[in-house]
Amino acid sequence: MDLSEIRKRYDQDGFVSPISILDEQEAQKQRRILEHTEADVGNLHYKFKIHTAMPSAFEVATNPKLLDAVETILGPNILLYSVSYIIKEPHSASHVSWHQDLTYWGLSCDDQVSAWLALSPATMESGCMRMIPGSHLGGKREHQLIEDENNVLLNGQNVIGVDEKAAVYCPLSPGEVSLHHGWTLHASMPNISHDRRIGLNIQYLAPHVRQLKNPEDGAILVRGEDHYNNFPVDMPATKPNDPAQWAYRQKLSDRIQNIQSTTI
Ligand SMILES: O=C(O)CCC(=O)C(=O)O
Repeated sequence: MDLSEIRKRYDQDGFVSPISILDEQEAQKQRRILEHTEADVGNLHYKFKIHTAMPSAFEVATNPKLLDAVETILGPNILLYSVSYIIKEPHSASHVSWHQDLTYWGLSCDDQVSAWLALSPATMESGCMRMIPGSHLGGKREHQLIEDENNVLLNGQNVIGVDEKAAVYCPLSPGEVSLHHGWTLHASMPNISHDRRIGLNIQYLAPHVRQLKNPEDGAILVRGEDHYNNFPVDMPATKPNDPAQWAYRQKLSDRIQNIQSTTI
């Protein structure tokens, strides 16, 4: 897909998928690094700001092809906000309810884009993402907080009454990515396949965006220039398995978890 097509589809639908970023070997290598790291430090599902502890995650988030696609949407200046693996184990009930990301991130405006890069097959069976085309154009929808231990989302937030018939599945092969807007309604079903469903979720911002909930929340300039300095600078991981970097990530993650645990 060329860059103008990416922009056209994103504007029209609020998401675009699939875009090829890593080849099969690179995706396999990324999965291997993740799983070796898990063997050392434990499960890495939904750990925010993982790029400040794992150089491999920072490398994917700064992949030039991926940044080219993000640039067509955000423009030439790009901040990297957070990166986390979202993992559904084989035959697990883990799912994601219909929601819009921007309802709880505390950001001043919607010049933001999320990438979701597959490191294992994301299929209908394994619980790939589902999106409602055009839903980004309607702005914020009311969310209800529903307790559900199988919901991946921190607050179990749910938009009720989504027209499921309109949902489009976004299957991805390892190394492919989807991009979605922060007002796009999206969700995903449990993983009933025999493999883990592993996604790397990467969030980018334009530098004029402000964090309204906590001024200490940081980001990293990954392309272009930042004339606003609205975000303190997070430090990317420079070496694997460094306890000091893991401790640093935990501090940043606690902060972002606090931010995202309340809606505004
Ligand atoms: O991984 C999933 O199934 C959902 C991810 C999601 O909600 C997101 O990337 O915003």
